[in-house]
Amino acid sequence: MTALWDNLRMARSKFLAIALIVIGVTAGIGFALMTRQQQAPRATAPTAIEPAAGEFLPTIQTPAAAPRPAPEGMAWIPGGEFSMGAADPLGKDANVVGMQATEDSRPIHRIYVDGFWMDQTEVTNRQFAQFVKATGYVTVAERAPTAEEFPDAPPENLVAGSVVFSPPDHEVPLDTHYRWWSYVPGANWRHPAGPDSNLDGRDNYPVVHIAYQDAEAYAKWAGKRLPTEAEWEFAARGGLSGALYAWGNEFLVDGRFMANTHQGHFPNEDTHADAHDGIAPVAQFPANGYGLHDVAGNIWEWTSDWYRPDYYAGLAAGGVARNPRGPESSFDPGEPGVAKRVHRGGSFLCTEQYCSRYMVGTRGKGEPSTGTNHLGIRLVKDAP
Ligand SMILES: [Ca+2]
Ligand SMILES: [Ca+2]
Repeated sequence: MTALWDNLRMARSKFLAIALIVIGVTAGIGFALMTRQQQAPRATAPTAIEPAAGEFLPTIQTPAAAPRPAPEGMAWIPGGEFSMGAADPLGKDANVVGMQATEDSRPIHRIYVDGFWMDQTEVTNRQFAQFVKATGYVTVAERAPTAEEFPDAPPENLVAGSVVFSPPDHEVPLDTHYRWWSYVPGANWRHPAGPDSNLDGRDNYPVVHIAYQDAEAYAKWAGKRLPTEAEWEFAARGGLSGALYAWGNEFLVDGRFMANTHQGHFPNEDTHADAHDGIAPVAQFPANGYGLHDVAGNIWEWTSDWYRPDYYAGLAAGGVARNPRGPESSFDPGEPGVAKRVHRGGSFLCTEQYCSRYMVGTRGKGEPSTGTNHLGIRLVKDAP
């Protein structure tokens, strides 16, 4: 369990408080928790979580057609009522770390969402570059952190940068993500792997190193918004009910991979049996039932909901929840004091050895100022 949650504990504050380019540090270091200057809501600890047995009922799609042709690159998501959440996969050993992903995705509960349009792909570098060109926007990763924001960070660590996957060349214990994640000065959306990397030939790749406020700024410019967690899952399920994956219950379909995930021993070896070692251009895999590509894998996607592991239990107690917008506050028992938003879909680094969040009902979470090179955005637009 510890290893599973570790991958979702990344926060700039913690990287900046230790040292830059840290790989293979000894496990068990006590990282001082620092207070962010963000508008984090007051949070209270949840009571004991009692994942209840859930039941998947059929999805009832709203019959009305799209109100008008979809905006370019978007698909109409009809809305309706569905069963949200994830059960433990049948036949999977609950002791395999990567398969313990569903505890905070229960109980299965009934949700209604209105229809909306959704980007068919993750937002690309080409699209984000248009936004930056038009507005001059500077992302969080491109700004130097300040001593006011990060009072516990040594002054020499206050340099602009972001968190980059930096795999070791040998097997390592999966006990701390600092063995394969590094804060790299100069890493940002234009330089996804660090200052020596660039976007040449990568127009059609997802933009990464996007903090939550960057996502909001882009969305405002584009006339769109981030999806709620419920909207994201309704869309990702593509009309199916209770399926493990966005396309059904089998990971491979006729021997074919359906998403960009990680094969081989994590984190040191990616055998890329799915044909993509690391991040892939968008839409290299088949779309789901609503025409959406890469809702599973490639990069994680921000949603607008705050994260709490007990949120679903509260919703389940109230019958069908209509257009839920997330809890008022965030709480992560694995990292109390760090407010987080929900991430969905998993990434090119997800593997059943460690993080199987490409399963459609499962949840991720992240500190809003922390972008990484496997986190980006997909937006929605309301019907008029
Ligand atoms: Ca892959
Ligand atoms: Ca994705």
